[in-house]
Amino acid sequence: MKNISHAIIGAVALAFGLVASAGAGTLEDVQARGELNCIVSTGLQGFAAPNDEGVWEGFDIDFCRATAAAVLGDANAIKAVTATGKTRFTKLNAGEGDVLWRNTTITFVRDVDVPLRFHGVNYYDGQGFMARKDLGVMSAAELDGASVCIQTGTTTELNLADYFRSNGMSYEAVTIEDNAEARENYQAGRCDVYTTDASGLAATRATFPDPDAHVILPEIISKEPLGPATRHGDDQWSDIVTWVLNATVTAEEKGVTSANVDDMMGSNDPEVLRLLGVEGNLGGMFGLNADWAYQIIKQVGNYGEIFERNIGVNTPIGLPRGLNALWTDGGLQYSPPFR
Ligand SMILES: N[C@@H](CCC(=O)N[C@@H](CS)C(=O)NCC(=O)O)C(=O)O
Repeated sequence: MKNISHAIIGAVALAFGLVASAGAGTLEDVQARGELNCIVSTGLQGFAAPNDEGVWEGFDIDFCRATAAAVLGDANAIKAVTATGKTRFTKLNAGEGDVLWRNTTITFVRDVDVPLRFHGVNYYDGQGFMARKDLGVMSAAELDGASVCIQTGTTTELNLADYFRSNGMSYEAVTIEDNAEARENYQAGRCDVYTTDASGLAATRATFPDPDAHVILPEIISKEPLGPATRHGDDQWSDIVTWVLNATVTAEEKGVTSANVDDMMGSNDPEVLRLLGVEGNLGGMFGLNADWAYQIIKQVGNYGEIFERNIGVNTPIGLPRGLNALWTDGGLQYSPPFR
């Protein structure tokens, strides 16, 4: 009896092992499919939203494109799989996407318990509040008793509760599922304030007919390190996503841009030559072509180009680099070395 049950357990374990290894080869799956499935938001201007032609654009979309350039050699070979705050992790872990590029905050519980693999920070953010100017509120400290539009399944929801509790204030939550619903409710006056990541507030305000009628309050009540995530169990794929992000940051630090990357193939900086695959074959170490990072930079650009094009000071979103400046400029963006 004991032997039989052991045999059954062994067979089940073997079957699970096979399933796990069959599902582990995300790189092979993506290459066989010829398309990268990125889980992105349902629509957040500047980060991930369809343009007038229905083509998805934005900061997170560009990182999805960068990943596709690295693994498929084609930044356009992407599919945007939309997810709300609540559905994103379930969708990722159910295999509906290969990677999550969706203004997602790294937290202990998400990393360890959901579980997810995180790969660094593509945007250092923090939670803020937006209110109509005519409300006359100048500070979050004046929000006692306010009604607050808040998206479910987010860190925003948890921080809001912490902030009001620790300041001895109360609020009435108006819960919403996605950013479109938040915009609608806030604009219709169903809540006094809208709270989310400060980048999300700027992005949302930029879509209003009268952005100047709204003020973003000075308080930032949390740390929101936003970054990509993948499933547990596929180290090769996790390494790829980590180094796609690092490649964009190193490229900026080294002055390699989409415009000069061909000239940079003749650089006299050995790290640039390793990054671009002219010397050595870093790409081969995780199953990619030697030119994987060249393709990212040529087709999508370096970190600074991605930032400025989508959300920078010359876009309607108008975000300064702030904490997202390179470490060499006093910011936090810092890539480990390419060697
Ligand atoms: N960073 C926070 C919040 C992320 C979040 O979902 N933000 C909202 C408001 S900016 C959003 O992106 N909405 C887009 C959507 O609904 O799809 C988190 O990871 O929980």
